[in-house]
Amino acid sequence: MSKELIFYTHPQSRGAIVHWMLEEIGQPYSVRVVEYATTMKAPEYLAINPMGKVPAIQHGDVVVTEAAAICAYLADAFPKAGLAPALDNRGEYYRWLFFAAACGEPAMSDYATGWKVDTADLQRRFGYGSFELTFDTLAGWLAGRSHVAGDRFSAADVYVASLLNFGMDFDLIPRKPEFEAYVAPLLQRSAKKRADAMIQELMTQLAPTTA
Ligand SMILES: N[C@@H](CCC(=O)N[C@@H](CS)C(=O)NCC(=O)O)C(=O)O
Repeated sequence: MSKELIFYTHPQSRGAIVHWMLEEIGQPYSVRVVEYATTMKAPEYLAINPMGKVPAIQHGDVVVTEAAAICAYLADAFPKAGLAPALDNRGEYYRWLFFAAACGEPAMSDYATGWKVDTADLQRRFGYGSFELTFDTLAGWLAGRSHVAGDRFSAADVYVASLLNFGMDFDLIPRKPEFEAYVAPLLQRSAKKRADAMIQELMTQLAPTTA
């Protein structure tokens, strides 16, 4: 019997990355919405993720948090979906999945707060170097590529495209032509569209009711 798969999220969160990934996997899962500052910080959910943050998944008795880790875990747990390259061909896959999470995410977040890593000393110490270096490097890699790792769609594309799409939408990542050319076709995938529709539906369920 297959293990139960539970997805903890909020429709306005990085949970959207995992929602897309779950739809790509195509296996049954149940969605549990936790709300900011309330159920997300309640003991029941802190037992799942002591950070009190979403997304998280529970698969049988395994809990995984961190959107990038969840994408990688799901690709491995459901190999029939073909969303991870073969084990002996994962160099690019790991490289860019980790780059996006460890360099792209913090570079974007620091930029969003207006915090500039703009001295040579800071740039040496920060893993992402600088905002410009991070996104110039990613753009250089993506130039002329349809997929971030090899020539097939993978879990790394779910994560990298989600980060770029969010960042460009909110003017937190530059709208470089390499990013737009890479992201646009991926957003047309039916799994992405299904996930977006489900997120919209969850939003309406959360909307405050008026008397
Ligand atoms: N490093 C985490 C970040 C998770 C995160 O910060 N989630 C936000 C929503 S996008 C959250 O749950 N914030 C609620 C809080 O911190 O109270 C990941 O990549 O999954």
